[in-house]
Amino acid sequence: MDRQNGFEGNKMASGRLITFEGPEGAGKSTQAALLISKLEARGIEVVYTREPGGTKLGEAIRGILQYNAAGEDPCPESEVLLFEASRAQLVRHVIQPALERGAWVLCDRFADSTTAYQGFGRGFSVELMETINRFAIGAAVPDMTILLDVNVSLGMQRCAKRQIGKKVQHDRIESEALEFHEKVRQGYLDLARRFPERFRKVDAMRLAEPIAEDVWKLVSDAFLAQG
Ligand code: Z5A
Repeated sequence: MDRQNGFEGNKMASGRLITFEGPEGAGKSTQAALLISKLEARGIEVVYTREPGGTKLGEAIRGILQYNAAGEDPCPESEVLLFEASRAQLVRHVIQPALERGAWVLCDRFADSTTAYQGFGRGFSVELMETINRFAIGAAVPDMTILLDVNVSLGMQRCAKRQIGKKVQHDRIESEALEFHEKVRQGYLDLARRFPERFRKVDAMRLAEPIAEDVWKLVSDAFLAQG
């Protein structure tokens, strides 16, 4: 296994896989959208997707995981396997084909979410989560993972503000205790320290625009500098 990356597998595709990670309310979707417009302006084909979801199977699993669409809570072990099933499908049906034709894939959460939430948050073995992740992702190894770091209370405030006036309830995982979300944040910071080649930590407790500038610099320096 490549110790710097955290995943094994040979990358054969010519596209780029960039994943956005972080606690809820970190601004992952916002930053992905801003990065997409900059990449597309340079003529790059970008595929945006999210986890859990991104395929018909994945979106059905999303409903089960977030809103108990099956009519009962998944047990913690089922929760891990459902996230991984959604991921395996997304990789084979969306991510791998896009990378093979040279597109850039921006993924809103990926395998590190399972390590952070089910490993650090729920308390499953981090090594076990990493092993199951490798099975699910195969060769779809992220070229860069942007960790948008936000403290838990600010992230939650942003989400609460978004919910004002909407009838959407908190999902099953959002409703976990503050302590759980704090463990998740610390877990992400731990991963960023362990895999410095792949992770780029960005302070997401600022306005969206300066964050987007930092994200653009990281991505363009890494992948567009020579052209
Ligand atoms: N999960 C898991 O447990 N295991 C796994 O393996 C995977 C996921 C893959 C998915 O939820 C849940 O599944 C998630 C982890 C778990 N649960 N939690 N917690 P989701 O996809 O529905 O939600 P999310 O991934 O947590 O995303 P989010 O809450 O929508 O946050 P975000 O994408 O990071 O933020 P955003 O949508 O860009 O912004 C949120 C709000 O803040 C919005 O109103 C923005 O306008 C505002 N915003 C964004 N940036 C800023 C700045 N810089 N300043 C001020 N306001 C801002």
